[in-house]
Amino acid sequence: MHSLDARPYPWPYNGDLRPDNTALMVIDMQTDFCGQGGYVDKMGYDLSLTRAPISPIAKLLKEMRDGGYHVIHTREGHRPDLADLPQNKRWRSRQIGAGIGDDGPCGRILVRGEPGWEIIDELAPLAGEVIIDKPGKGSFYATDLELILRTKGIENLLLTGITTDVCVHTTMREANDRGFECVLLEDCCGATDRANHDAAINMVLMQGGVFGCVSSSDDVLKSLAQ
Ligand code: C5J
Repeated sequence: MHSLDARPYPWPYNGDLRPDNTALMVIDMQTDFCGQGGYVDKMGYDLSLTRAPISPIAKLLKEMRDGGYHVIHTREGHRPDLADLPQNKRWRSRQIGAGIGDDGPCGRILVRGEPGWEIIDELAPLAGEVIIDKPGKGSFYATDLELILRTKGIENLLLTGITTDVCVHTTMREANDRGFECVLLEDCCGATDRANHDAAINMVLMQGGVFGCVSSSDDVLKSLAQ
């Protein structure tokens, strides 16, 4: 795969797309964000929106693993003693009936080690794949992601996961500012609101690709097959 059909330009910008310099990132595909009884469910959002990317990501994971690409997973969550949970984040979550750190049907909400915090079985990481545990929305804040990417020589990031407008977008912005070349795969992401998903996609396309590009799992699979 040398480049990928993408908007607003064939991705990556320099045509240098190789398994050793490219990673598939799977962001926060945890029960808390797409499973029954998890954080997003407790807030009352439509789970079908955050579950929609599961099957396209699963297909892509298989092909990219077979192709020898790097795979990186992330998990949003907090220490059991909540020492890394900002008070305002906790307060806001309680206003909407899904208090982070409080007990829920899948254990303590967004707490590391609890059932709801685990990555869903369908997209379980394989041994040896990098998992980034993050306390915030972005995958770079308070993590060793940048160090790992630079050490492994990774320059290109294919972004998938949930939610499009929050953790995926924040990660894309953080990565773009650090010079990583990003593409967001639109069918492999989902938001708690369809219009927010669409708006998040549109934001990437502005200014000639202000944060990178948008493409789809089909386009990646086509490129891999060539
Ligand atoms: C949110 C996330 N939406 N993974 N987290 O709180 O997007």
